[in-house]
Amino acid sequence: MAHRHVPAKKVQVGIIGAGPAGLLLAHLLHLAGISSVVIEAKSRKYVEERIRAGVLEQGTVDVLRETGIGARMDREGLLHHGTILKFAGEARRIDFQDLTGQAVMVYGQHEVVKDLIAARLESGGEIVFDVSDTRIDGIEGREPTVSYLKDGARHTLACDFVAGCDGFHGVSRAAIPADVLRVYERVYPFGWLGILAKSPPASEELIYANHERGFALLSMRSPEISRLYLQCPPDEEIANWPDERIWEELQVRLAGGEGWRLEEGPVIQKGVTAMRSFVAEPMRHGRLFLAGDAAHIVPPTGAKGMNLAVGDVRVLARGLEAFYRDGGEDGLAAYSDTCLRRIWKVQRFSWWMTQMLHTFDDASPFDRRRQLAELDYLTTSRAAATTLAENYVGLPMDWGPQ
Ligand code: RFL
Ligand code: PHB
Repeated sequence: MAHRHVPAKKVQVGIIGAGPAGLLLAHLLHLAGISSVVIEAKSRKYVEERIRAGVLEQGTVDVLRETGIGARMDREGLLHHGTILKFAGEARRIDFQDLTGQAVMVYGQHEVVKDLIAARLESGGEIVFDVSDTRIDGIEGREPTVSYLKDGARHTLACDFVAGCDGFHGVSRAAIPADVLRVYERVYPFGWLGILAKSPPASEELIYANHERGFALLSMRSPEISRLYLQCPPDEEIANWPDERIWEELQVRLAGGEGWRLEEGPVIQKGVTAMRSFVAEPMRHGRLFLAGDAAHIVPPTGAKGMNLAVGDVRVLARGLEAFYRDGGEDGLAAYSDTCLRRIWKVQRFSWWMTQMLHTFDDASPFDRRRQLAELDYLTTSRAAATTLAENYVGLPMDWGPQ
């Protein structure tokens, strides 16, 4: 079908994807006086209601506060100074505050997304929702373009740079030639069945449970809403899990001492997520920069995905700022390496948490005893507990030999 072509619009940075990466990048660029347009395949309502991550690292909290979008998070978010590990019938606490002097904030990703969209629109920013057939051209030259269909017409953004913030299933990564891109991947033999329930969380802090029937996690979105997960087969049919079965299994896997029970309530939402570790390198080709899930995926056990996206766009925004200030390209040239140094450490942490807390069908009795010994060590040695705590609250962006 031939589409009407709207004359190209000039913008400094074309941003593909209105997830946390794309929206925060647009916000940071705006504060630096750099123009951008964000395009998004889904509707505003869809992205604002998409339930995903829930834990913000200290560094993520700091960025939101410092850039003027932390007010609602500070009012409604839940500050957590530690977390509980359950295994072999015991509950043991890791005290982030004591071990690192830092904490994390439990505040839904969709709330961050709402706050970012509101801030962008309030300051006159442009976010185009419901686009289709996104195309990226000319990234090896100086004038790349992003084009898309909207309301029956093809629109084009003539950009200086393109930010591919379109998640794991987006089109940006594929715009990098296959002989340039290197992919590292590990797929896990299980997924997470996640529910959102109208019931007060049975614990003030998150509970990560290693149980012989499989991993379980108790998290929350507010004092009235629980977020709970169960390890399940990666291709599990949600139809196999009526609400009663989910609660029964959660009660068993998260079981505590005498009299402690999860408070059950209506299930508002449920879904299954497959789990993988994935990194694409390099994260830049010509004038295209990948950020967030477009470049990497972590299994959710370390609560790191959204925080990595925030880390990437901070580095990218700084590089673009330097470029527009004095033409310097060092920051942009270092973008991929700077991000990847942190990403690989976070990949390691997410993999480590995953292998320690889940059950594996091919695990030997030796593997099982080793897992339990690791959890025992982790919760009795201050040195070991500190390695978990400092990763969980978040490694600094520029960590490495100085
Ligand atoms: P997103 O959020 O996927 O946003 C990408 C956006 O791009 C749009 N898009 C396109 N737009 C235009 N044209 C196209 N061709 C497009 N193709 C795609 C999409 O519609 C979408 O709106 O990626 P971003 O911004 O990189 O953010 C990454 C995070 O969303 C992700 O890492 C986290 O949600 C991962 N994650 C967690 N991260 C944490 O930091 N802490 C957690 O506690 C945590 N828990 C989780 C999680 C992810 C989960 N799921 C469902 C995968 C728990 C779960 C269950
Ligand atoms: C969540 O609240 O959705 C959540 C919390 C911790 C994780 C993963 C997800 O590790």
